[in-house]
Amino acid sequence: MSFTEMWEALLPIGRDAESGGYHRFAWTPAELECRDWFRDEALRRDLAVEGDANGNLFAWWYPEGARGPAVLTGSHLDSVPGGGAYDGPLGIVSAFAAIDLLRERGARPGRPIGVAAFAEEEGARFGVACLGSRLLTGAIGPERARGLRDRDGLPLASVLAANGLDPERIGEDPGLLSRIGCFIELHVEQGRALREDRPVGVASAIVPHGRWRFGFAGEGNHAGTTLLADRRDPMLPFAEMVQAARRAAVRHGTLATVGRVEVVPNGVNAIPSAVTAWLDARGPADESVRATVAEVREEARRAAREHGVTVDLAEESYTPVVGFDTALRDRVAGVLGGAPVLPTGAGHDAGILAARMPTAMLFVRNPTGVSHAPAEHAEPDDCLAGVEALAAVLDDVAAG
Ligand code: HGY
Ligand code: MN
Ligand code: MN
Repeated sequence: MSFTEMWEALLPIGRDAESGGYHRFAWTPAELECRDWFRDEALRRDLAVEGDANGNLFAWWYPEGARGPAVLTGSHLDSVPGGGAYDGPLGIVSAFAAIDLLRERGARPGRPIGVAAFAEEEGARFGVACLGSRLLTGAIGPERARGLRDRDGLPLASVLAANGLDPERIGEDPGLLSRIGCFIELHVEQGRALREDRPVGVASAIVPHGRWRFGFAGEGNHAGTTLLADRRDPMLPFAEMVQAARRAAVRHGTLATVGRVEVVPNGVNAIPSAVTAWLDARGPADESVRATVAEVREEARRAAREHGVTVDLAEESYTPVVGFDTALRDRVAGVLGGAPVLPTGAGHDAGILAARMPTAMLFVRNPTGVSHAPAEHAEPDDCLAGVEALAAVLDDVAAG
């Protein structure tokens, strides 16, 4: 199967016909279909398919004579709600296509090469980004993970069990980690830093970023018979929190987004009893991100008091700045003939694995600069340039 054939086989899975956005949430039918696709492509290439206890998938190539820790590549199959086609899958399709290229050219890697599909990278179902790689590396404890629930209240533990995994076995996997020497993830660029003449770039760092849950609780009541003075409406401090997030981001030079809100009971003619909102905050330094969140928290508390509402705040995930391994970064950039090196504001499994091994990232130019939305795009020629780049990097790094 060529890159194009693999790409076209994946394209319709989980795609919303109206918006063109993707809904591939971990262990839902669309994502499970993507997992089946992954296994089929791996088996088509006689790669050894392995699922770990945390729901991550791996496909291993053990070239004759290859030994030592593997060079792992790959990315994730899941999406944000209404996400683009490239975020995640491009790294996996490119990985299979890069292995095809290496084989066609008679390459004899001295080390095994693996392709990973990490589970729940977007955190769109259970709320914690990079859940699969965090479990694998011990960045999140199994107890906390087992208790995570999706929007229907289903605990992760039961979803894992329903998919043949033992919730009691999730968690850090030193044995698997010891089999991996480094991780190199190819990903669509999420921004427009790559210039016209360079379709592939190399990551230098991932900026600090996290997500916080704000829970506003008031008193549900009738929209038509409750005087304003008698209301304890959580929607009002929520609205002030959203505005405060933008003001704080401007003040601290960070990015703050409220993209998800849940209203109970969510009725047109009912004053809500509860409003839950999630803040995504990112920025050039831990201090500025922390200052942004602290300011939003204070504003939310002030507004809650003003409206007789309570508010609680929980940090759901936080990733400090990730500086990719400079030796691997420079080696990759060197193989690519001095490719541009750029930071990213997006989180990735490579950022989580960086705590346990050298990791690097390749970015494939995205002419729209849009991501986490249907307009996310990479031109076919740039995708093939990405495959060539990944093959060259794997050939070099896996030489032994
Ligand atoms: O949210 C992120 O930055 C990544 O796409 N998970
Ligand atoms: Mn993403
Ligand atoms: Mn991604």
